[in-house]
Amino acid sequence: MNKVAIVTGVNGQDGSYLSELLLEKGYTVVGLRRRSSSEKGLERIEHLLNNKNFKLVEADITDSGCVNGLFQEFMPDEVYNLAAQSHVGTSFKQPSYTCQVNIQGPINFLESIRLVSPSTKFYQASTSEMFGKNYEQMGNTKYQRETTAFVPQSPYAVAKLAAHEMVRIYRDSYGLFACCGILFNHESERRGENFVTRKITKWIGEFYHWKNQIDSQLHDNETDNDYILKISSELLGGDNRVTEKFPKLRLGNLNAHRDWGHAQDYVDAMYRMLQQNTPEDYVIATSETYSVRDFLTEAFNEIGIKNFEPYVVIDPEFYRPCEVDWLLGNTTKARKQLGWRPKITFQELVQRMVRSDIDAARKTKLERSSI
Ligand code: NAP
Ligand code: G4F
Repeated sequence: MNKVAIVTGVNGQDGSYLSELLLEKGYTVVGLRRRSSSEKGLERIEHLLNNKNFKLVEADITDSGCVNGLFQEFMPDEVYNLAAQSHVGTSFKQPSYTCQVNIQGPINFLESIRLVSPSTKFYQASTSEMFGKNYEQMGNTKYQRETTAFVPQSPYAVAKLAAHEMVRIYRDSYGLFACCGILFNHESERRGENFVTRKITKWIGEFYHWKNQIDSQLHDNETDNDYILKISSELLGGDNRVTEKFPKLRLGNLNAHRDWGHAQDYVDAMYRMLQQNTPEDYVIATSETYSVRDFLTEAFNEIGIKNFEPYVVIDPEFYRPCEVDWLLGNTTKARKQLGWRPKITFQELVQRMVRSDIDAARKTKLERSSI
């Protein structure tokens, strides 16, 4: 008999990669997706829909009756709770909603496991955002580990911390196999478009084709000087727009540091946590940190641009009321106990994201031109 795993947030970035991994390992995956008025939003899991071991089920994690029903129907061996209002910036604008999904959701699962299926193992998607402003320091290295105190800086982080503590309480009080992955930022070609990395690479993908078009309109007999004049009037014309046709990239704080890994590596850590003999929480990270500015530099380098500044506008709209300045995870525990380590480097991550968005923009352009 296949093991059965419920994956919430299955059509999100992590849900899609985790489902692939579990299917490869021979699981039956019950993927939960909340109701939507359109079929859009299944792009990340389209390739799984015909897999006989994959079942897509409509469910909202804030509905306790609905969650309870899932246990009666599927009696899962493992539950991975990835569903969340996952955008930190949005959580300042929608704090109550964020709490409802990010706290009530995991409580519904913990209660159902306690009452209906106490042998089910539970994974909760905790986050490095819970550390907020806090870090430890050894020599010049500032880092966070499992025992670093949490000082959350956003409604999102507060809600995730409440869920994190709830998991601990259910584990200690009722002996459930429930654990949390304290995951640092992880990105991919499937990252949501309003997170900073994907926002940057998507812009670059579209810009790349626009720039090529401008380049192709230049005449062979133009001198280098003509070229520079032409491209700068096309690209940099106007105060805050590249041209009327191609807006500049608008971003907020470029100085925040994040420990960025690839989501494919991180879902493997989630799986490993539920295969242990005892439930424990783990920090999962690359142990390298880069600023948003570093990410921009690396991403623009991919298309041969050394200085991104002429193409970017700093827009206060994207600043947060409270910021997390420094994240760098110490993964000694995960490396030792889970045998986990990341395989994809920061440079590979950026390269994969930029190349994928260049391809995606090419396809969109071709589709448009064939209409
Ligand atoms: P994501 O792409 O935003 O996916 C979140 C998923 O949750 C989406 O599929 C969303 O559905 C679903 N969802 C939201 N509210 C729901 C509800 N009420 N009922 C059912 N489903 C609901 O996020 P991700 O990057 O894959 O992250 C996965 C989890 O890890 C999240 O809990 C996130 O907070 C946490 N986390 C992420 C990172 C990171 O860097 N990626 C780091 C630490 C922790 P829709 O598509 O309908 O919106
Ligand atoms: O990409 P971000 O929105 O990710 P953030 O806030 O670090 O949160 C992500 O990672 C967490 C783990 O630490 C997850 F728990 C959470 O679910 C999510 O996946 O922002 C990264 C940094 C921030 O400092 C932000 O202020 O980029 C800065 N930033 C600058 N300009 C921007 C922008 N962020 C966004 N989203 N959009 C901008 O235009």
